[in-house]
Amino acid sequence: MNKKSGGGFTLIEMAIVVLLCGIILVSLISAYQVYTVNQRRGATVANEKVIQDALNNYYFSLNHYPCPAAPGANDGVEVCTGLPPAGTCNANGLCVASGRDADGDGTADLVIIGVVPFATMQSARLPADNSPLQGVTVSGTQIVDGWDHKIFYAVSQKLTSGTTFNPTFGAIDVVDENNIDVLALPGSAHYVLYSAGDDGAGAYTKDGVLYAPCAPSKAEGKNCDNDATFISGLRAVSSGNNYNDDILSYAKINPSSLWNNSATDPSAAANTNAGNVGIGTDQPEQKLDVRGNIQAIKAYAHQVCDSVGKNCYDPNIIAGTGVSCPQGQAMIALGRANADADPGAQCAQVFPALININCGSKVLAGYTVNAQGIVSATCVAPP
Ligand SMILES: [Ca+2]
Ligand SMILES: [Ca+2]
Ligand SMILES: [Ca+2]
Repeated sequence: MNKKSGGGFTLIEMAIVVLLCGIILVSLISAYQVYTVNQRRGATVANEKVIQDALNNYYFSLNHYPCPAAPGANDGVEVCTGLPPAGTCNANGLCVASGRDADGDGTADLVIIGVVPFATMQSARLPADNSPLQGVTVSGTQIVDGWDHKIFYAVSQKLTSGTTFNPTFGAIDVVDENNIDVLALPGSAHYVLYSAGDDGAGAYTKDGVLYAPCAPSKAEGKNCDNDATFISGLRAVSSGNNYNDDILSYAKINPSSLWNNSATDPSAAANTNAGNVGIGTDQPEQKLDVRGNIQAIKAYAHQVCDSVGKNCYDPNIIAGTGVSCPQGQAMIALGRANADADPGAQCAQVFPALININCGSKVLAGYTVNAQGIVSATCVAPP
C-alpha cells in the first residue's frame, strides 16, 4: 500500500512536503516582518535626527526653540499662546504638562507637548537682516515616523522664548525601562522627540487623526500620558506592562567640568578650572595662553609686555594721555632709549639743519644740505 503508484506520491510524502512548505513560509514571513520593522525603525531614527539638527540650528540662530504645533492640525505652525491649562490637552491634541521647577521660583516650569512645527521653522527669519534661517527645513515625509505617524515634539516652555531662555531651564525628565533617570541632572532635558513605534499607541496619523489610544499602564505609556516624564528604554515587544516600542531622542545640556553657567549671570559662562587654559598649546603658562593670533574689536589691558613678561608698557602711552615732546620737537620713535629706560617717546628737533638760519626781514623759502652738511638757505621777500 505504501508503494508509489504510477510515479505519484504517497499521502505521507505529500504531508511532509506540505509541512516543510509551511515551515519555510512561516520563517520567510517572520523574517520579512523583522525586516520591515527594522526598516521602519531605521527611517524613524533618521527622521528624528533630521529634526534634531533642524531644531538645534533654529536654537543657535534665534537663541530659543520653536513651540510645538498641534498634532490634530496639519499646518505645521507653532502654538505658543492660548495654551490649555497645565495637566490638560486641547481638542487638537496639544498638551501642557508641569515639569521641573528649573528656575527655582517655587512654581513648576511648563512643558508643551505637540508635534514638529515644520512651517514655522521653514519661514523663520534672522532678526539682524531678515534673511531665511539655514538648515531648519524639515520636509513632510520627515515629520512622520516609519509608520506615517507624526513624530511628537515636547519642549520646555521657557526655552521657546529668547526673553526667558536659559540653557539650564530644561524642565523635561527622561527615564529608562527601569525608571532610572538617564539625565545627569534629573528633569533637565530641553526637548524630546518620540515616535509611538510599531503599535502607534497615542500617535496621530500624518493627516492629524488619532491612530490608537494611549495605554498608560504600559512602560511606553510614559510617553503618551501627557506629563513631563518620558521613557527612553530598551525595546520590549512581548505582551505585558513592560511593552515599549517607542523611539525617543532628547536634547540636554552636556555637563562640562571646565565651564559652568555663571552664578551671578546665568547667560554667561565661567571656567571652573584652577589652572591655566591653553589654546594651541597643552602647556599654558598664563590663565589664558593663546599660541596664535587673536582677533578682537577692542583689547583691554593694564600692561603690554614682551614674550617673557618684561619691558612692560602702560597702554595709556598709546591710548590714554599719551606721550608728548617739548615744544618745537616731534616724536621720532615710541620705545625705550635703552633697556633700563622708562618707555616713552624719543623726541627730536623738527628741522635740526635750520637752527641758526636767519633770514632777517625775509622768510625762508627752502634749503639744501650738501655732502659736507653745509646748509644753504633760500630767503625771499615776504609775499
Ligand atoms: Ca519655576
Ligand atoms: Ca508604542
Ligand atoms: Ca509622561
